Amino acid sequence: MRILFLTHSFNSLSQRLYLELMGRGHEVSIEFDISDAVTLEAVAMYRPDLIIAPFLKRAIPEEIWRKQVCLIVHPGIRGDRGPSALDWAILNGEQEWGVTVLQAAAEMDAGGIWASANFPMRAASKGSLYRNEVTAAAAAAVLEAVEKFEAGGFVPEPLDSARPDVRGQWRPAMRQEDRAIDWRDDDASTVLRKIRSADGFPGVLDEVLGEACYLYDAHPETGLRGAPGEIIAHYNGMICRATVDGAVWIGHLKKKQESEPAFKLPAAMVLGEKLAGVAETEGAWRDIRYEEKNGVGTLHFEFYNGAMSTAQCGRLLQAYQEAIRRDTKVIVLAGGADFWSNGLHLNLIEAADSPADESWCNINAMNDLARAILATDSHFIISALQGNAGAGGVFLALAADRVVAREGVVLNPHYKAMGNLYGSEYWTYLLPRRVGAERAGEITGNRLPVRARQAKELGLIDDCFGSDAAGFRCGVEALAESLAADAPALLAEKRAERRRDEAEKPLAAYRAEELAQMKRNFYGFDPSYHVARYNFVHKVLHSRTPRHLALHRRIGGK
Ligand code: THG
Repeated sequence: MRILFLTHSFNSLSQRLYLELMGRGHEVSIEFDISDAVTLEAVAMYRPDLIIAPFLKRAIPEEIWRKQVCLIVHPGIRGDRGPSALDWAILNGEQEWGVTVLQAAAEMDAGGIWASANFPMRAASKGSLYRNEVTAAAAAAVLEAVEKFEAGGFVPEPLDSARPDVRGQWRPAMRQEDRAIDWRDDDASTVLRKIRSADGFPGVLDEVLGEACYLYDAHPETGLRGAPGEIIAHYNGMICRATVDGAVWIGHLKKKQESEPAFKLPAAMVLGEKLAGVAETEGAWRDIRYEEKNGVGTLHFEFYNGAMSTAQCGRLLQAYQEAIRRDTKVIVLAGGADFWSNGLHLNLIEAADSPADESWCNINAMNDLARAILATDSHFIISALQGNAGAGGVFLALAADRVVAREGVVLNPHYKAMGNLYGSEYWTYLLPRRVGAERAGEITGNRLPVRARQAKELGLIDDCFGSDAAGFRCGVEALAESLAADAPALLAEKRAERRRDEAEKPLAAYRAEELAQMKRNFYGFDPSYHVARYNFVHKVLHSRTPRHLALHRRIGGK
């Protein structure tokens, strides 16, 4: 079938649905929600069999849904309606939540139900639930609905709140008052729920050391204590704030200000001098964590949004070097639960006095990390992608000896979308080595996401398994332990291969060539990278759909 996506943006959920549908032989074209006129034009140009709205905030015009079926992906259980579905589910402490695929009608989210899928809730941020549970449930429910549509004759179930399996209800857009924190009264779990219900967007508005800002990236603290509301510590850019019964760490803040536009930054950076009197103390929550079991070392790095700053790369490199001094044979690079890595920390670069200089430092820090992984001959290294990876994050993963991903992971192995960035992280060595020169050009050139199974077929990664996080972790553990048993032979082979490759062309040469290109991106006459980064960091609304996504707008259909 020809399926048109009407969506606010090509976010992780729409990427996953796009790949699932394309993988089943459908053709999917995409139009961003620019205006009703543009939407109508897209429908007229593409003449789709079916319209799907994976992530749409505004109403589909009546002229469209009257004439043909439009399926809305709603991140709520059957009967739930409104623009803040997940926010309410988190704030209200729902134990079970779900995704409903419903037909667009005049009344928002009140059309007939085509499919739904539920999941148990997890103590996590809205963004994390969205990228994991919601995305998996949406994929299942959308595929079910599409099959029903294709088969024909299906009559969607009219919304009937009297039915016992329709527990949901209309809920309005959540306001800041609904989740405002009362530090003299709220316990740590309440504070966490409130912040998580608004994380990634819009954040909970609060006041920190006299500064009005939105809070993000909250984690429990088990040891540190203080007067409720007091900032009692800072560490690695995060701040720790006491509650009535304990404390929470807050990693990121966004200043509320009308004048210059603000974006999320590490909390300590936003507060600056105001933190002068606050103790630097390490607490229970840390972004980089090492654990060891049955002769396998695992390095977790849970960086907000998968962005890796110069400092974070440095700390991860240090943790890595400590890990490979241990008496183990296999290291698993586990990344974080939501992202493995998305490469450069664009927000910090945007905030720097010289974004070009900070870009340069950051890419070199990424490269130092990649080089350390590539140069390791004492250990066999596994990149285990529990979550998505993009740009430099994908190529950093390829520096390992074995790359595996959870089924459902979406990779964006390209840099070009960020203002024609050339990229580094030794990708000119790592990518052709895995997929050949021709495919390497296609993968980096077409700027499209690939899902784990497809990445395996392309040779980009070695394997994918595990339908959920727990299943994947089990699989990785078994793989790591079996590789540890074969370590001597594997390491001998690895050393020989690295020697051969180094003799043919030194790693330093790949790096120098890539960085020469990057220097042009950062310091050259063409400002495309700086413009694209500004638009990304400031979430500038799209003014049109990129042509590689909008098939219907390609001249000659190409
Ligand atoms: N029918 C039609 N179009 C749709 C939907 C539909 N488009 C997508 C939409 N469902 C997704 N669901 C909602 C439900 C409610 C609101 C928005 C999307 C809503 N919006 C407020 C408004 O427009 O005033 C603003 C909310 C806010 O402040 O964030 O209430 O079923 N045809």
